Amino acid sequence: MSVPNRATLWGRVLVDELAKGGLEAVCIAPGSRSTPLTVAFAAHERIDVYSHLDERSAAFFALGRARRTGEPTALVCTSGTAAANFHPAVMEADRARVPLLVLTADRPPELRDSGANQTVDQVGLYGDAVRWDAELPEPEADERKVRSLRTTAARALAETGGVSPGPVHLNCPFRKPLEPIEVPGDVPESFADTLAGGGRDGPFVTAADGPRVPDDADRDRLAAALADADRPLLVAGPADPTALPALEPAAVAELAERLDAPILADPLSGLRFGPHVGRESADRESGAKPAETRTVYGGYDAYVGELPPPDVVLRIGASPTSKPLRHWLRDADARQFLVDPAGEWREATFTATDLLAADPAAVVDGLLEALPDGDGRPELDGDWRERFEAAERRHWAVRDEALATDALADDPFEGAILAEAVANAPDPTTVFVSNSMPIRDADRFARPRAAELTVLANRGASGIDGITSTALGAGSATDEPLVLVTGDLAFYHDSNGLLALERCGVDATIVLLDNDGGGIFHELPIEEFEPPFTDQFKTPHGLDFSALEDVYDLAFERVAPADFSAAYRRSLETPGTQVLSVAFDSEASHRRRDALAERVTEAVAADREDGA
Ligand SMILES: Cc1ncc(C[n+]2csc(CCOP(=O)(O)OP(=O)(O)O)c2C)c(N)n1
Ligand SMILES: [Mg+2]
Repeated sequence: MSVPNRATLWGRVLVDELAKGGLEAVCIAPGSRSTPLTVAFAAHERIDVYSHLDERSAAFFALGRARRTGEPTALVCTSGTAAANFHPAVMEADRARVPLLVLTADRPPELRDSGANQTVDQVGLYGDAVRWDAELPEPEADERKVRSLRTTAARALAETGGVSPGPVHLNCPFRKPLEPIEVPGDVPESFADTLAGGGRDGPFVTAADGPRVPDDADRDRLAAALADADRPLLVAGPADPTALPALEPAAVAELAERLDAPILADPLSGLRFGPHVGRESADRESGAKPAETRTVYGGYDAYVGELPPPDVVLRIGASPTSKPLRHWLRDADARQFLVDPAGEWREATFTATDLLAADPAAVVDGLLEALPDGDGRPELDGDWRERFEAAERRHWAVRDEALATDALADDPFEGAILAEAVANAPDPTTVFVSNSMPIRDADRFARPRAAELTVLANRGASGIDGITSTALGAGSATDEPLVLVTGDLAFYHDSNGLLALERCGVDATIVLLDNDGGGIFHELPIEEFEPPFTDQFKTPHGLDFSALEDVYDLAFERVAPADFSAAYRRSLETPGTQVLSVAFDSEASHRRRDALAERVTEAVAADREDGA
């Protein structure tokens, strides 16, 4: 196949190499300078192309897709400010370890700093938010340069993965003509072979960067500490997207059983939901012996402060969402093993005593080998795990009462919606939860379930700027139902992202918790300072989101809190996208959260007195 010109050659070789390296999807925003990349991606048979109009939304969509799959998604944009609009998602991908490959088109080097149109300094644009960045050589039909291009493409993909996945940036300068226009003599016929793969089957370079396995001494040190513990505890924080597929929840549950240790599972840990959780709670409360493990706990935010501290803690994942949990661990004076595949120190209370740079899945497997099965274990301190079991039961009983329809009609609160959205999500479902109160309410009120729920959020940099797009990107990667629970400011911020519903063929149930502003600020001392609290922090806007129905491919419905359950089920059975907008008074919701937490705390404290 002849190649019309060098820019086209570059685009084709780069895309060919990325496809051979396993790239499956790209998000492209329109522009001229990126033409050689766009034309090559659009023509490639094995890469799914998602077209976006807004680069900020495009990047978050790519982030969401990569987060859901654990595989890199590529991004393409033209030169200039388009590239800067990728930056928020690149930051999130960095902090949350999501593999992203960012391809920014650029003018040739001599036009930089020359007053040329739409030309900014794009080299190193994302600073240290990227795992690696490079500028491609200028296109030329030269054998060595083409080998360099293939090697760079292979390396860029490899650098998005490994022990610390994240974003990689390739800046790609192109000269005109950018379109596949015939330029006689530009690319000799002999380059057909180069295009076919440079004479190699598969990727030009195969890079291997397998999981880190702890050595025997480290494993035995950890196993001995856990085996000798009186009050052992497993804490699972938000999981890295590429770690999720590797970690076997059943293996973690088995480890917890052997140690008789509770697992405190963040909603984003990949461990709060799934078949390993065992029977649903109704069976638990009947007192019947469960068929499977009972070790996964999710209500701890309300009660950990009332329980004795652990003495040995095994921590996997990022820092947990729950502040009471983080503080309880901080004050525990325990031996805390932090297991991190990248060997990073992700623990901002600075109380970890041991950092183990190893893959959590490998550590769990190693511990299962090293620790005896069941009977060999010495007696634990009193009724350590039973105390968690009882506190957990208290928590959900109080919550269930608050969720009863009458109670909701009298005293609605936002947490009830999160509880419902998770409790009644079909098995399986991908649930994306916005920052601010939705993730905190998911942490407190989303009960562990045996269903396969993949609960995701943007907790790397915790922005509210790309929530809808990230959710829809995650939805694009799965046939499961997609549920997004979002606050109104986050929904407003990324309303451009709604265009992906139609352009990218994604359906969702979008639960909009509309408390007319940033409800979270009521939790902060600034609430007392009026002004500027309302105008500058809470920022009520009075926006009527129903107007979005006329712009985007969705149905908008206002739902009373007490009717949410029925509307939610209906939406999940209806094709297309429905926005279920539930109005709340954020102040009243906070009072309700506080009152519920107080009731759980009091009940657990009373149990402690009784048991003492
Ligand atoms: C891009 C970005 N800007 C600002 C913030 C600060 N911030 C955190 S929560 C929040 C309010 C969010 O409001 P909403 O989405 O309605 O959720 P609610 O607080 O009402 O639960 C703001 C402005 C942020 N996290 N990210
Ligand atoms: Mg709000």
